[in-house]
Amino acid sequence: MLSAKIEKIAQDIKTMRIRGAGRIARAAAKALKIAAVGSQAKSPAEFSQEMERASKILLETRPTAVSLPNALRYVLLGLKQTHGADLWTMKKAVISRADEFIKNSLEAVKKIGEIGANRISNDDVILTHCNSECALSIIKTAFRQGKNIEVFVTESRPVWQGRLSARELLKEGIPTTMIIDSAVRHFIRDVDKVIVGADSIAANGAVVNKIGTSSIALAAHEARVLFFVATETYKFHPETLVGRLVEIEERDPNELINLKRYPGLKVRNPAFDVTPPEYVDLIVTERGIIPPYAAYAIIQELFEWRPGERVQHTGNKLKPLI
Ligand code: RUB
Repeated sequence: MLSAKIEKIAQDIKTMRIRGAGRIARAAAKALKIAAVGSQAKSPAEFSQEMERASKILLETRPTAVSLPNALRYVLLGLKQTHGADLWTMKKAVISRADEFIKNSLEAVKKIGEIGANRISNDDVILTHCNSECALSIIKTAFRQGKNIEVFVTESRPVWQGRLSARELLKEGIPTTMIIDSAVRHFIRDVDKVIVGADSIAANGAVVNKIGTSSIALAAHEARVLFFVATETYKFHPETLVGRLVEIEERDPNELINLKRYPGLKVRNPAFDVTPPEYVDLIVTERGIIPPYAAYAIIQELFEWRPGERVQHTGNKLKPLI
């Protein structure tokens, strides 16, 4: 029964009913809380095993957004710190760490909006891609401050997340224009700033985000249009410090085309791509604005990592991420 609830959340993440790196992270933290609240474990060891099992189910959903493992890490670190405690204390630790993660995550989105809005000027035309809470937080905050802005949203095929962004922006009353993904270079000279979110930030400052982001960054770079990335610090990827690459999710070809009608057709459907740090002007985090090259220092500090050390998923050297 309990694992059915966790499986359901995992399935919702896999099928993108719950999507976007921040929302996925909060759903994962909430899933561990549900697992803790409903646990029938009879011993601390049994409880720890249940939490590990639930984490494993959640980890196997989508591979690219590091927000998900980092959320689990955050919650499980609370559990680890209760070492030797009774079952009740362990449960309480998971529940309060999950609540804390969710609260901090929502506050971070708000703070990113406030910090990023300082970089938006009156009459700016902003282009955004996909549907990022953090990017939209900046745009909405700037608009609520009374700045006169306009937004271009890309369709973000094949899953059309641009429609979500368009709906959100129109609800705010922000003038919004939708364009097809391949029209970005055509319109880039009408744009003052590009703002996108992130699924993972690597130690060298490379940004992993929705497929198409790197082409937009290239067009912005060519046209000398500012390119901003909005992200909470729990999307910085600790394993990239020790050489691991961020896995790019390849999704079902049927998101693009009904394969039954095209027998023999090969389809590639990567959901994300990598934008090199050279094309990123700045990264807006809840801790302030940083250049992409500061990613190394941020990851080192957040994870208390020293060169040569191993990075573990639930390593006890992990400090709170936000
Ligand atoms: C979503 C996506 C978003 C980031 C950041 O991809 O690429 O730009 O996740 O979003 P998908 P947020 O729709 O495939 O999950 O700022 O909301 O965390």
